[in-house]
Amino acid sequence: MNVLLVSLQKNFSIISLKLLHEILRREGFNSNILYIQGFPEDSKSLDSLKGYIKDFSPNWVGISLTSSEYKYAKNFTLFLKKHFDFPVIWGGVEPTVTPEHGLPYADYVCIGEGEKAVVDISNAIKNGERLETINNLAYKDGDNIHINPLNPLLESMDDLPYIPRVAKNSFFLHKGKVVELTHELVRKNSVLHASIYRIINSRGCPMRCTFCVNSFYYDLYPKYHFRTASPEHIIEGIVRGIQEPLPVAVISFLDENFFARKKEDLDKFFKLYKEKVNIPYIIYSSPNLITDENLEKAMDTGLRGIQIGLQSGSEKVCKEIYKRPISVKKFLDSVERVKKYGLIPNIDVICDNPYETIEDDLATIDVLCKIPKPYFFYLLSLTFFEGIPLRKRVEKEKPEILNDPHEKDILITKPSVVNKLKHLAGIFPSRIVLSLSKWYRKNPESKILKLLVGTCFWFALIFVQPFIFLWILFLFSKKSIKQMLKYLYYFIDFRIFKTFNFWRTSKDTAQT
Ligand code: B12
Ligand code: SF4
Repeated sequence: MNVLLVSLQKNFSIISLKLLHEILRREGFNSNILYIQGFPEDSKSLDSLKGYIKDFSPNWVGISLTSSEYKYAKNFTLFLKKHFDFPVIWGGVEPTVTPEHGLPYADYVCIGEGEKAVVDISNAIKNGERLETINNLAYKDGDNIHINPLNPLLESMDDLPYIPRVAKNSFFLHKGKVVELTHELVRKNSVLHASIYRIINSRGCPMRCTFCVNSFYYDLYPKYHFRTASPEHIIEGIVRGIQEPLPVAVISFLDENFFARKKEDLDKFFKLYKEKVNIPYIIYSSPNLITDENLEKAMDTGLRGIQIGLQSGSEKVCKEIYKRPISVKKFLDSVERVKKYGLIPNIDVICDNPYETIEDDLATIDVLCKIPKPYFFYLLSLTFFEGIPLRKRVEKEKPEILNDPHEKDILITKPSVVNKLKHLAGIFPSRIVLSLSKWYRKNPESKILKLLVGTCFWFALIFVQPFIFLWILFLFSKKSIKQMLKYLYYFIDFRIFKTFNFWRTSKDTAQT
């Protein structure tokens, strides 16, 4: 029984597919992963893909996708259907939130968690049974879409297999040819020489922000809740991961809210991490969980930075539009605390929200100016992903402003004066930015102001931002020049301009 799992993402970090691949292998199925990175148009690549798939001759093909890969998944599925005759099954967040988008192309889509489904699908195909009774699958039944019941949520995350950084039996469409994926190829084709080791060991987040898929999962699964692997299981995975022949400058914990774990689990984790790993790491946390208690314990274990959502400096927007019950004071306190412990905050800000007034935007600039520099920040363009409560609200209240998440790049913000001021707030002297924003409040249409902000923006981007970056790297290196030079080696990589938003970004930001 051969299963082909396909990633169309522009990176090798696709944790879901690697996990499903390991589960299938553990159950005795012959699973291969194929990284295509988009969908190629050239005949050399298409011929190589055709040849590889013909040789492997899969009994079914699974494609994992978020909204960004929808177009590629559609074209790849049409290609498969033209040349082969096996079931094609889509899974991941895109088909989970909108199975109806996938079903004109895929034979089935998997909704929600797929660990049990992939094994059931493989067994059913092996035994010549139909797939229509398999939980989590949706399929077309005439003109209707039939959605099967969902398996219960996975509770024991310790039962999941170890997810390697580069899985066995992985293949890569590289320069028009499908080749076996090696660690060396991953290193050469990843941003920062693949030195960011990404892992995730929990599911869910206690918050339910209206722009985030978590809110959707709370509706999909009536008892949706936060789940995590045990500290022992997490550490065992990392210890194996760092033995793989790839550099590790930093471990990035992609858990949506790292500190949402129980106190005992955090204590154990910090202890084991320090003993057995002791490599710099970064995490995500909502401001309300950034407490002195947590930071004190984490501080000497290697924690270097925390990604924190501000989203908007307007409390009204945070509470009423995003349903984030976190005051500006709370946010600023948490950032101050992060700085107090010598850590680097990485602030997420949502831009281009049509519900925000000029005053709301200026409030965001104000808050960003209050954060002591240096800090990282991401300006994200509000994207109305399918399934999120905010999209439903916009559909009712302002349908004309809906954007298409299949096309939109979340990292490309509008080149407006307020967005430039938000960017400047993170890298330019606050006093100057606040004067400019005061001017903007008085006369938002001023052409001279627009020119001045534009000039400052480009000047800061070219001449100031690189120094801010070096300053951050110095702090990240715990003020050791030797360590900093070591990190700098990884950072000599022009894709970094996209990664850290130095420049206007493109779809390639998915390489992060
Ligand atoms: C880790 C993560 C990343 C990582 C790795 C991404 C990856 N695909 O592995 C990185 C940092 C690279 C990343 C980047 C981005 N991300 Co991200 N990311 C996440 C996060 C926090 C967790 C995903 C994860 O690995 N979960 C653990 C795995 C095991 O679960 P899973 O992915 O849900 O997969 C399960 C099922 O879906 C199913 N399944 C999945 N694939 C398949 C395939 C088959 C065949 C089957 C049967 C089943 C199946 O089984 C799996 C196991 O149960 C999610 C939030 C979330 N809660 O999902 C956001 C999320 C996926 N990201 C999001 C976004 C927007 C992005 C970016 C565009 C943003 C940016 N900052 O640039 C980029 C681009 C991503 C890309 N497509 O290339 C959005 C996507 C929204 C959407 N509708 O598309 C999410 C949902 C966050 C949100 N805003 O709500 N991200
Ligand atoms: S805190 Fe972050 S992960 Fe949690 S619901 Fe809000 S946006 Fe999503």
